[in-house]
Amino acid sequence: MESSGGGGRVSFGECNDGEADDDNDDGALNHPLFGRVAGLDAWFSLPHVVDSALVAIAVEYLMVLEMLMEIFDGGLCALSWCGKEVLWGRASSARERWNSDPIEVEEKAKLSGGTTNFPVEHGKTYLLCIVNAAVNNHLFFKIASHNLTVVSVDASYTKPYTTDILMLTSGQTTDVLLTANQAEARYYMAAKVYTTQSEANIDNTTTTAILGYVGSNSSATPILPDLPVYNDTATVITFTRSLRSLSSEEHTVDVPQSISDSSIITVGLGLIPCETGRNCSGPNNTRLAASMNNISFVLPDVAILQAYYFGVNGVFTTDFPSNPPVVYNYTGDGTNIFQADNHPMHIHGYDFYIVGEAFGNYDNETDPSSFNLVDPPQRNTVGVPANGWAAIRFKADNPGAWFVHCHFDDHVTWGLDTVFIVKNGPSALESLIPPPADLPKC
Ligand SMILES: [Cu+2]
Repeated sequence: MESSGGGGRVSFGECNDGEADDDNDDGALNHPLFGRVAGLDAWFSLPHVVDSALVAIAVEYLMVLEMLMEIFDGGLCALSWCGKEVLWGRASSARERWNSDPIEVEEKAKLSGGTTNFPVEHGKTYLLCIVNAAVNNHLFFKIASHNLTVVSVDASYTKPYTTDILMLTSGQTTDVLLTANQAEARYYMAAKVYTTQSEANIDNTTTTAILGYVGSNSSATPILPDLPVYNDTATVITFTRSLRSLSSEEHTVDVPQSISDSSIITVGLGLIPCETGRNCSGPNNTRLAASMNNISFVLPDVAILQAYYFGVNGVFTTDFPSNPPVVYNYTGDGTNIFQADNHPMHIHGYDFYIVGEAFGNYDNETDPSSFNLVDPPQRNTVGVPANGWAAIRFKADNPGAWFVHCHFDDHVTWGLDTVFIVKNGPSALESLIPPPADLPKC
């Protein structure tokens, strides 16, 4: 596995009209995930690295295909609706998975306005698929007077965990069972921001929908849940540390017990000097940047996957440091700008096990002894605790170029990203397939 430090500039290929035909009849795009390799096909992931000039269209591919993959994987929920405004447009490519045209659904929702009502019948149990579609916020989620039993996170099964509150980082999904066992009334389901930022910097409002029992008075004011304060990290920790992989006979876990390669990667925000001729609004004419191991990702003009596959030089480097280049107190006060933040780190092409997390600096000598290598939660996005660390393990068995990034969109644009290049395995089934014929070219 190699990590890429970001892009250079070369020209490659020629532009087409950007219309990737999802309804073609040659079958090339019909469920491309399932007929070729196990897991996500690299050509259908990561548009802004695969094809930087066709971000929107390719993002749509990504969202829909990741969604399909997750739905197929055990019939659980979709993930990563954070690009929903483009997803809606492309969701039609997955029409067979929708009962209605998603554009019509959205238009209907806009017309009806107001607060969405979810009718439930007393005594029944419902599976709710909850997605944090916010691009820059972690969210608490609660339903008044009801417990929720978590059964999966990021479409990987968990041991049933009953709680009255969820926290989802940007891009995470959580499936819960809800039993309608309360008085036949109307209850708000509500979400609000969780952050370690100061209150002045955040939207501290609450968004709601209504869980309405069939037969209840539809004009009655719904009961509002008691949400925690915006910076209630203790509740977040209790929730995240209660999640465990299901680890049953049918859904086994495959936690790597030993590792062949390891990296320690800092994630964070910083300031860089303003380019000559620009006027930057940061202190002392600086501008915000984000980095992993002090490398701030620069979006390439040529897709890294294409550059890798076709051997185009000068697009990326392979010298991403496997340790922070400078040792300092990574999680101490005064070593971050503004305030420390919980960064939702996401890897394309993989689900990984979160084997440990804690506050303070990671100690490679002592902390591994506390790792859960039995039934850690398996996810595709981990909220790295503010001023803390998270340890993940995965088997690099899905070849391709995979985007690794913070799921906060502004941090993505500031450079909190890198790319894992996973080389081919020994057999054809473990090797990167050629790009599809209609891969957008710019
Ligand atoms: Cu971030």
